[in-house]
Amino acid sequence: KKYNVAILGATGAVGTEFLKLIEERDFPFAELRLLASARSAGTQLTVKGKTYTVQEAKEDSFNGIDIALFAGGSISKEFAPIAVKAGAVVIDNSSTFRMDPEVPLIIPEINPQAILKHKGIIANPNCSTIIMCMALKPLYDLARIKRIVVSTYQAVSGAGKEGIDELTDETKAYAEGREMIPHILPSASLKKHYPIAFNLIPQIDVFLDNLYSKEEMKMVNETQKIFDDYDMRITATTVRVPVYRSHSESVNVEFEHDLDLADMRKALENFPGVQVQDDLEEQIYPMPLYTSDKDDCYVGRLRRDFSNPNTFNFWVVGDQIRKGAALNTLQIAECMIKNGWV
Ligand code: 11C
Repeated sequence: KKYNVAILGATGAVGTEFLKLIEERDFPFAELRLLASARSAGTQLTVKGKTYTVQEAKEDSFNGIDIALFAGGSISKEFAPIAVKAGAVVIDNSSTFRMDPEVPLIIPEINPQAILKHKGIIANPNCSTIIMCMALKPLYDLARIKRIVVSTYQAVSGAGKEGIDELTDETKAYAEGREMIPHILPSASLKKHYPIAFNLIPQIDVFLDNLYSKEEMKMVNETQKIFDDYDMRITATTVRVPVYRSHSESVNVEFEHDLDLADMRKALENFPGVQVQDDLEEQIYPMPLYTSDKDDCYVGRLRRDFSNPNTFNFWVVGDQIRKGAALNTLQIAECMIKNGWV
């Protein structure tokens, strides 16, 4: 069977990754409708040798569509109800619906059954959440997690195409002795911007009343929802780094009881979508330069935290545009197709 598929936000960093993955994975589409805001309408994009013109998303854009993949952003809020009303199932990358109790928040390797509770919209988690959860799940299956302390090193492509351009422009300017003039990072809507080239910015998204950033609280709240474990304590610090692609995370995890390092390693190795790169003698560990454009999340530097009982450290790196966004979304659709849920 083939499905009529619409992609909303087809021209952005996540949208273009959808198109690459649809080709790569031979996603079974009959009709493919590429949609975007008025600003990007008219752009031509090629999928499987056929050229498509991106149309402006409108009230009637989802008629006849089975699966609507939303790349994210504020446009989701307006069009998700419209697409659902037209009979499509929406898989949405924005943060709009993630914490809505009516909306399942899915990583197919972790909680596929939760998809069944959907009422038209399924949410794709935040990229840094997905990458951390992929490494946590096989370990969580060995022992309940009491507490997580995570620090992230997030690539500029998390802020979209503009983030990528900003790092390139600033790097060139710096090398040529010109002034770096940032206007996107940490976040386009903020009053102040800082260069990311040769710098680190400890702010991703806006700050909240509890002094955490929105990105940090996404990691807390979304992880608890995905694992359906609200006793799991999590604290996060999220940082933007001058890397184009792939988020890296340092994770400290305290378990309910002690674990054997060899068992943990085996569990990680056997988990679909995770690869272990951990050989200290050979200096093998995951690095964002080498994990980009790959589907899996890579785990290394696994070791016991000698400062606290039942506690371990690891380092996880994953392509946040792939597994952190477009790939996970497409895998949700593939999971529904495989199980006859769509
Ligand atoms: C970043 N994680 O790296 C963000 C981008 O909630 O889907 C994704 C925001 C989201 O800047």
